[in-house]
Amino acid sequence: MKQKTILVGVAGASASGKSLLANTLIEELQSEHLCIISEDSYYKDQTHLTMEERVRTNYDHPDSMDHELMLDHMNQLKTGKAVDVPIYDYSVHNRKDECRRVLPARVVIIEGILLFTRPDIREAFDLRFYMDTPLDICLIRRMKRDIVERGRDVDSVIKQYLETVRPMFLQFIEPARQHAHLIIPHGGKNRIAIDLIKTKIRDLID
Ligand code: UZR
Ligand code: MG
Repeated sequence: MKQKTILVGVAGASASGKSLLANTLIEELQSEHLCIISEDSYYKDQTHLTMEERVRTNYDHPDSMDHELMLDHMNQLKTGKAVDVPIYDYSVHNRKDECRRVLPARVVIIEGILLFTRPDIREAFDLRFYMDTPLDICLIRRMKRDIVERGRDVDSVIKQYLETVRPMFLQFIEPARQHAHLIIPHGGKNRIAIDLIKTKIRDLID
């Protein structure tokens, strides 16, 4: 069957500017042909775990993701079908009960840390971008974001960073950079990169 939806993957370290890049593209292209899905939506259901157990989950390891469901959704979107994407709640480390219906736009951007670690998933993307933001910049941004938006304190951010975020970045995320079509330095505000990607996406929409 003819592919109806083009899938764009934006990967890179936590707080490297993936969401910012994806949102900037959506805003500037102002097209109903475009939508974003976050890989975070596919963190596994943890209803069966206690809060203590959930805190111990390694959220930077590929096993924490329901990648089967994500791949299934990617394939559904490609053939023009709508999907019901789970909504993730960071404050309780679990999926919410309700889902978000995503209609098969002409272009769907998926952003997330572990998108390119699995061959079948990365091959399902038509375009693969990797945000190559220096880790110290990511840590500063992550510190601010997690405290303001995800209800953490400085000590817990540092602990998580040293225990999982950094080691999993080195083990899984960074090595997957080689699979990107384009490597983007300087984060989500890289004007030249944004303009080039916009041109390519407009090309695909027409
Ligand atoms: P982005 N994460 C949490 O901290 N808690 C959760 O319940 C689920 C995810 C973090 C995760 C990862 N890891 O680094 C980050 N940790 O969310 C990915 N530790 O989100 O790509 O927006 O930074
Ligand atoms: Mg994000």
